[in-house]
Order: sequence, then structure tokens, then C-alpha cells
Amino acid sequence: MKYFCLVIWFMLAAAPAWAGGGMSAEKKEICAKAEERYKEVYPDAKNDGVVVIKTYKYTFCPPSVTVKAGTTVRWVNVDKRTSHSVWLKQKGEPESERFFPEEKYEFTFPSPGTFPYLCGPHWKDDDMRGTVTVTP
Ligand SMILES: [Cu+2]
Repeated sequence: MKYFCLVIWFMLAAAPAWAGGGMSAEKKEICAKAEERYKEVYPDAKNDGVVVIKTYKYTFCPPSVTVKAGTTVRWVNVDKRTSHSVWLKQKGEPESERFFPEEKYEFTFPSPGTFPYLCGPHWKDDDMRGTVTVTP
């Protein structure tokens, strides 16, 4: 019983990290795996000036990026089975097509601003969201 209470206490103590903008330990771990997967799947990936965000286990990795205006962001699916989308809903963009494992979606941000986006199939149940901040 004592142990059970401790577990509950710990969950409550950790809750603000999930609710807040900071990355939870769980998400950090997912993103570390996503990075490994990316290197496995794309061993020859070169730095071509495109900013890469991986989709893995209902998470955008990293969930927020800051880029310069004119930058292309590439979302790469490193999952094994799940497809995702990118929906810049607040920006008024239509939802992207679903991209499956080893597929990608790209979007170029021409002007500064803060652009939150969602994964169409997973934002409601899995809170799969991200933000691109574009600087001049
Ligand atoms: Cu998704």
C-alpha cells in the first residue's frame, strides 16, 4: 500500500511536465529512439539545409523547432507501422496526405511567425502536436 501511494504521488508530481510545454522523460526517450531509427533507415542522410523532424510513436521529434524564413521542414516517418500527417490547421493549410514509414512530407515556411501543427489522426487521442517557429 505504501508503495502504491508513492507511485501515485510520483505520477501527480510528474503530471505538470506532461501538461506543460517541456518534454517529458517519456517523450525524450521516444525521440532518442527516433534519432537512432533515422540513422538506421537513412545512414547516408546528408545535411542539405532542410530541417528534419521525425515522427515516431505518436510524437514529433523534436516537438518544436526554430528555423529561418524560407527554410524547408521535412517530416520523416521512422515508425514501423503507423502513418502520420502534418496539419498546419491554424495557418489555414489543408492537412497533408498520410505519410507511411520511410515516407516524408515537406513544407517551406516563407515568412516569420509561430506555427503550431497537428497530426491529423493522432492529435486528439495521443496529443501528437508540434510547433515551428520561423524567424526573419
Ligand atoms: Cu501521427
